[in-house]
Amino acid sequence: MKKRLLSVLLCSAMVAAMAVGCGGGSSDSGSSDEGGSDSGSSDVITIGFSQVGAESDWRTANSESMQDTFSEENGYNLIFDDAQQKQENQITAIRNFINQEVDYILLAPVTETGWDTVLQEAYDADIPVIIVDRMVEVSNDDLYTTWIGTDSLLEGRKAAEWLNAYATAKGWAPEDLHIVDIQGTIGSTAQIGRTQGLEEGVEKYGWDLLAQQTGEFTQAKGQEVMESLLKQYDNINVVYCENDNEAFGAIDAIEAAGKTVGTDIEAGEILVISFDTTNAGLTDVLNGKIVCDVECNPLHGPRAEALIQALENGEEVEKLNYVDEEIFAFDNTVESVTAVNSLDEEGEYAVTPITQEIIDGRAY
Ligand code: GZL
Repeated sequence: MKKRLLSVLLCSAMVAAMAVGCGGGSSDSGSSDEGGSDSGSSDVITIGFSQVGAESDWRTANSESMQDTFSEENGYNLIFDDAQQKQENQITAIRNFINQEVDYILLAPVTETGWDTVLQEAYDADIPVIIVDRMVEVSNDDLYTTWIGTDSLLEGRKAAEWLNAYATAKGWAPEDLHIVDIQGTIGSTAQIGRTQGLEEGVEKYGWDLLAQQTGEFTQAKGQEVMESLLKQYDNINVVYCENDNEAFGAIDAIEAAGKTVGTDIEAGEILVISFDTTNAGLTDVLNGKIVCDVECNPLHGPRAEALIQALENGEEVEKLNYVDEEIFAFDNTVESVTAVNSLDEEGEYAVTPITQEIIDGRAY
């Protein structure tokens, strides 16, 4: 706020003296300045957004939500930086945002740790930082103003409770479930939470967890990891994919190996469980290729904007802002699950049998 006012005064002085307007923030290689050219005018809010990358359908939907929200027409100058899933690129981008004296820094952190130094620099520059999607682990929570995202631990627990309820309904013994976990980017909040949810289920119900390996949230890596696991184990009957794109790759690998994904392990089929509920993911649920897909909503643009507008109005905002999410399955064998969220609150969560109508009506 202070910086914008100062830049307006400077611009006005420049205009008066030189009849020249003030330019917008310079964009760096890897960044794109998506807003108006005049980031110094009094009512344009300049946002520096460091995005993880473009690794998945979820991430694409998240980026589109942010770009659609922080548009020039809506009064924003968005400097968007794609870090290609590298923390060092995010740290460089944040430093560039600081140098450009943006009004807000939005960070979608690739992993939870390693942010203290650069967030201290933003804090010292008096630039509010909003964490989006995954969480950061910092020595002082004052280094970020607020966080908006999903409860990945609850997501994992929902998936594990669905698997237990489904197997129980089918009369399958827990020790007959031979599970591989294709994990997300190691150290990311989504991986940490979803992995923990599964591991708690293994401990609680006695499932056989054969292997865990990162698929880096990508389809290519998911396929590569599944191919390798199929060579190591001949009894896999549940594949727990920590996002839809890994599931797409795993399904390709399973089918290429002459095996079948489906809903009945007694028929020799392999159950695939996933997260994100993207359009393609839910289409696979409808086709019986994914048995259960736990929602992780990427549409954080409007939510982040509401936080910024509240801050602009001098209002207090919650430190943690969790979004509500659903569970979708191929049928109604399991009608609901009980699970505990990251705030240690137990809840009952309905399971929605997927239909084409539901898919057609969703925003991503
Ligand atoms: C979830 C998000 C994860 C998605 C993946 O909060 O961080 O990253 O589940 C994405 O699809 O790559």
